[in-house]
Amino acid sequence: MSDTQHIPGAENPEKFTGLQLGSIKKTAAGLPAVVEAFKQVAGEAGLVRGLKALAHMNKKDGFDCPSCAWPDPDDDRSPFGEYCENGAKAIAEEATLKKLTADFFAENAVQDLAALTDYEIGRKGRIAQPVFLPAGGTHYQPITWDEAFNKIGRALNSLSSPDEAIFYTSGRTSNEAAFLYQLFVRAYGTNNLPDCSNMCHESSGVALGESLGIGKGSVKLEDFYEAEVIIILGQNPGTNHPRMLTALQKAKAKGARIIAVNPLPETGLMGFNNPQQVKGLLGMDSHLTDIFLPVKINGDMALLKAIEYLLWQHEQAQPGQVFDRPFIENNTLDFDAFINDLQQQNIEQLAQACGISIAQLTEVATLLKDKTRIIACWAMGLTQHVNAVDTIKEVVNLLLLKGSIGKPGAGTCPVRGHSNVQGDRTMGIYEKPGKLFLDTIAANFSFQPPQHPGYDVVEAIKAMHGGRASVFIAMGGNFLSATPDTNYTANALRKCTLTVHVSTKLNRSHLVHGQEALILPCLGRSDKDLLNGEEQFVSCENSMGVIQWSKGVLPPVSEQLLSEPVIVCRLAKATLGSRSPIDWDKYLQHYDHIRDDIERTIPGFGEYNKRVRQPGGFYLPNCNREGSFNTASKKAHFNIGHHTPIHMSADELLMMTIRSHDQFNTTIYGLNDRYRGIYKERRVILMNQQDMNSRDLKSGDVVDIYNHHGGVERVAHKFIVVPYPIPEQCMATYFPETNVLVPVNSVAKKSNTPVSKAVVVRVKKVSISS
Ligand SMILES: Nc1nc2c(c(=O)[nH]1)N[C@H]1C(S)=C(S)[C@@H](COP(=O)(O)OP(=O)(O)OC[C@H]3O[C@@H](n4cnc5c(=O)[nH]c(N)nc54)[C@H](O)[C@@H]3O)O[C@H]1N2
Ligand SMILES: Nc1nc2c(c(=O)[nH]1)N[C@H]1C(S)=C(S)[C@@H](COP(=O)(O)OP(=O)(O)OC[C@H]3O[C@@H](n4cnc5c(=O)[nH]c(N)nc54)[C@H](O)[C@@H]3O)O[C@H]1N2
Ligand SMILES: [Mo]
Repeated sequence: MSDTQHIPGAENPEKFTGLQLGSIKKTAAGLPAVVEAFKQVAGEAGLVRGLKALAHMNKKDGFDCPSCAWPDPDDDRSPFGEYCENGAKAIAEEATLKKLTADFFAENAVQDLAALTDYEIGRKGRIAQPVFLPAGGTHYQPITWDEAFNKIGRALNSLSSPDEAIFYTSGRTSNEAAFLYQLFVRAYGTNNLPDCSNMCHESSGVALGESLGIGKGSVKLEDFYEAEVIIILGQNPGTNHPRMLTALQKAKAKGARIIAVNPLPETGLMGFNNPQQVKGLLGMDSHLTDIFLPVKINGDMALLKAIEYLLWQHEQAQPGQVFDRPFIENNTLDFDAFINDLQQQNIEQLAQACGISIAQLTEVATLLKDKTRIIACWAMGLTQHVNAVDTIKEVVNLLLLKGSIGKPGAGTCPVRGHSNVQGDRTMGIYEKPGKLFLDTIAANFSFQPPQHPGYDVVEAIKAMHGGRASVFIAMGGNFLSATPDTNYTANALRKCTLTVHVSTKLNRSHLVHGQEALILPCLGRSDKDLLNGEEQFVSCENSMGVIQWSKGVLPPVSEQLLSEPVIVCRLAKATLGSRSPIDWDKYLQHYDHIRDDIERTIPGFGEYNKRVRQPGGFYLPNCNREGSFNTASKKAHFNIGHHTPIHMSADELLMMTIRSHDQFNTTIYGLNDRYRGIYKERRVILMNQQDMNSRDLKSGDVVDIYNHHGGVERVAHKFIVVPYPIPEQCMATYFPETNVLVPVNSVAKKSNTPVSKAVVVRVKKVSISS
């Protein structure tokens, strides 16, 4: 099969769904959000089941919202429930009563299901029993759990090296399941543990680790309420972390000023009606952003440099008044080299490169110069670029100049995506484990784990494509649709002898498969988990390092679902058999035994079983928060980075692939992007009016989008042009429809994260016969 063969369905549309354009909303949330939330939940799960789920979400005795990783307040949680519109949609998706049994799979050929869009596939329902696709088969068919595990065990044991198997993890997996999974994979003999983090905040982890000695953010939620300035770069919290707006609103009421750096005027950044407050329900909004900087895509490095340059000028005029000299002296390295380099910068060029006027940059510098408590938040707008690691280090540079790390109201805040993506990494889901971690595994479990690094996501795709790996196992997620270069990745998966997915819902990765394929249905966050007649709970780590328990409350849609920890134990037993150094049966008795072993293996989990049962859980240690830096030098490092322009010809555009308001990654809840005023259609391309004019395009025209990275032609067909306030030569489309265009070989330096926010493309008008 050639790499240019199109994946049927979302990537090769046969029809449009009826685009309607409205105005860009001025404020996020409020009553429409509440109405939308209830509509979704009641529609999928029924009113009683839906309300029960909502009532227990993010409560201290309930379950962790399966949507984003934004933390819950340590105190005063809302009596109505601590959720948002998009958390409610995530629950509607999981708590749905629609289920896929053997009949469904008998009636629907894989090929026919693959021709549906992601939205249509997701609507089908929860997978209700394990199913198997034999070699050459056209339909998935029922299989028992024992047969399924034995089949995988046999496939894994027949490989000539354990490194020929790949074990992917998505970020919903609990600490307990993640810990067992990595233990199994290492006992089997490989570090091939790619995860969604490789495509997400890997750049943040690398940058923070190298600059500050810990790959996690330093702030707590309370810090927001003591901050003087909060800078939000490359993040759309109104859609992706809606509960963050509540924190911003409160911060603002306490006097914080907010600066937003984003190519788009994202609604949530501009204004907010808090649906948990009567005032908000009545539509009395909080204005959030004080200074909005509509940066060009990937202009952040130049923008940060420009602000630092202007601050340095203030510092020269008032020595010691602008930079925190004692902090810099005591805690940092390479300040002089950094300043020497900064002096060489040219402010006009920097302003030009980021697309922000010197007047606006000066306004920012004037605001920042007297402030000492600054928080910087960021997400995918910074991490998914070639120079992402250096840009995030530049954010750190700015904070270091101001002494804004390791004190109340200040610090780093990479806002995580999946609800337990941070916890999975803490548990050892990592393809490049440290020596200390491996030594502890060896000592605690009496086996020698593999020492050589495994494949990350991009390397895993290439290994499958090149025949160096042939069994692919995924603990959650939607590998095919989430990864870059969809056609290339599809062929990589097709070359496997076996692909296995532990999943809650049907998705495209089940339909573009290896020679043989298995879908293993598991419990979700909201499902009640009974083991030997006793209710179990799991635990998760949020974006600010708090470990909390999560206990599902809903009766599972089918008796044939197993929990992720149970699936891992049974898979490990079937694969490792008598050669297993680990007593898996112990974990199958009670999850407390898993937590006991986490406690003896991973630092910071002392008295895990006791402390996780305390209401609100506990904080993991964080050196930055405590004012120290765990680098080799024990100092924070200034980094010298430079703006590196992306060379484009006049007819090229820089494309960012972003999330609509109606999706969770590859799960499409609906076809609207309410805040951006786009309805009933996802195949849109948001373009600057000037760029449309110069290409003779008008609103509603249809284009094909091309990328030619590395001499390979990639094309995404049929996108409707929508004029939008976005800087010139920049444009936006939705992920995952345009992942076909993201080159597998275009990755961030050091973090190897696919560059999904800066894809160089051309558009070509196509005529559509009606
Ligand atoms: N409802 C919902 N919640 C989610 C998710 C979801 O899909 N739906 N996904 C979860 C996950 S896994 C993650 S990682 C997070 C993602 O959360 P976000 O990072 O907010 O998600 P994106 O839609 O990728 O948005 C990136 C933002 O960066 C801006 N941007 C793009 N390029 C640049 C740039 O070069 N510079 C700057 N300054 N800005 C830029 C875009 O305009 C957009 O506002 O959300 C999590 N929460
Ligand atoms: N172009 C482009 N590509 C991107 C991004 C982008 O911004 N642009 N963002 C990247 C980012 S930030 C991320 S995090 C990745 C996301 O990559 P993934 O995490 O792989 O993708 P998701 O869409 O979150 O996975 C959804 C699937 O997870 C399964 N699932 C849901 N809940 C559970 C559960 O509790 N247990 C199990 N076992 N399965 C479950 C369901 O079957 C569902 O279909 O995508 C990346 N890809
Ligand atoms: Mo993510």
